[in-house]
Amino acid sequence: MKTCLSDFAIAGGRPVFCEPLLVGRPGIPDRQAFLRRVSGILDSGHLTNGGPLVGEFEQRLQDYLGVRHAIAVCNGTAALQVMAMAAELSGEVIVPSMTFIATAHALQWMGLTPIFADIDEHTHTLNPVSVEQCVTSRTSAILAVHLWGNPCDARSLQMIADRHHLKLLFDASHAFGCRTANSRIGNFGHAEAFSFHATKVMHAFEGGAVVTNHAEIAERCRLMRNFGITGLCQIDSLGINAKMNELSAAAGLTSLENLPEVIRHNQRNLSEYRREFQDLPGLTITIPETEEDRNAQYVVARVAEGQFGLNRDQLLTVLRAEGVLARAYFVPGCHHAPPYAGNPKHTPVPLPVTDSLLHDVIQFPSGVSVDDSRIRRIGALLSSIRLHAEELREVAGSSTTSVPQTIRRGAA
Ligand code: T4K
Repeated sequence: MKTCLSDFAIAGGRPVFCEPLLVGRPGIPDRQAFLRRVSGILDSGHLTNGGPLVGEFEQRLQDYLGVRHAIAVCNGTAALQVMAMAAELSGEVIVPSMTFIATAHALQWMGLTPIFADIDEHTHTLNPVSVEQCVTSRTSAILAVHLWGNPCDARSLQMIADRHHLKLLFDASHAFGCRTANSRIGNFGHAEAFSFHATKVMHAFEGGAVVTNHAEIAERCRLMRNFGITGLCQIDSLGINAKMNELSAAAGLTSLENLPEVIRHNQRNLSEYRREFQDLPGLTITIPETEEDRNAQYVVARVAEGQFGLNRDQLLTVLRAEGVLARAYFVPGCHHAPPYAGNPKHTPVPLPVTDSLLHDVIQFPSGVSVDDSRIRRIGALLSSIRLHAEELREVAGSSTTSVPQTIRRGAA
């Protein structure tokens, strides 16, 4: 327990955690199982270009998600791009701004125009009313994001898409292993894209997949991830190199086997955080209490400055000095980042909920390297911080808008 200002690391005291706790520290899959697969790759000499492990990984993804087609690719950004190309998008695509910059950049890079709509205050996913306000004659699609693993309001979005003859696609990078009452994420809209980046709940070091129940989209994705090549001397369409290699498939298969255990661990962590935060006015977990439906990878809270005594950025500064490397995803927000900032065509409607969340939201470390006892120490630390908020505010600075580079990069 820290009892005076000088006990806090930001004021020269000892940090609570000498080994920092990270948001997104990769889980290391079962080493022996992974190495056996790697050894098989080396023996076979089949390293990439449609190898057997990629095929097996795709089959396992289909089985797990209950979806007809899974097309593995080299990363989540490539999944978004191959999906957008296969769905024949053009012109404007409606997306949220509160997402990893890849959601918008993937489209812009392809000559499409991301149009930012506002999000729902509770789920942090696209608000259908705001989406409908963004539809123009140039709109070809809605690309919604299941942020933090919270399922989008797919039913309302589908109704808008149907009404305006738009494609409905999802960036499901945060939502592997999440489900709604009726179905697993991966089964909505025309297609969904996953990231299997090392920081994700299920990972392939780097990797991604497009999943869909539409045979035509699946076929185009398969073609396009391999330059549009269909035979030894035959090219049937435009394409690119978005193939997953065998090493990534080996990691993905092993990680998928470990997934139920990782999700159970994350769910326990989230419940423990909830317990710690219930007596902490000014800090509220925003993930709805339906843990069994979620992968619980992200522990997301809102900081109410008036009640907690520090604003989000000040709290981040104090926590990070203590070795709790919390994050402020997704500051600055796509619409405040180049090349979208200052170009009104990307923001035809106001984004008050997005801007308010970008200001208040914080993510706490979780994953298998974080356990109950560490979360209790974080809880005790937060109580001390709140008690000493007034003095800490002076030391942590008064910035409410800028997030230091080290925080955005998550440097340990
Ligand atoms: N759409 C959405 C909604 C996404 O969230 C993402 C990716 C994408 C699309 C695109 O998918 P990819 O093309 O990336 O597959 C990370 C990831 O780079 C990114 O994949 C992810 N979203 C995003 C939310 O987070 P950072 O900036 O947080 O990563 P970084 O380097 O700060 O790492 C996080 C922590 O983990 C650090 O404290 C260091 C530690 N770390 C990280 C890596 C990679 C390790 O200890 N070992 C490692 O190998 O971006």
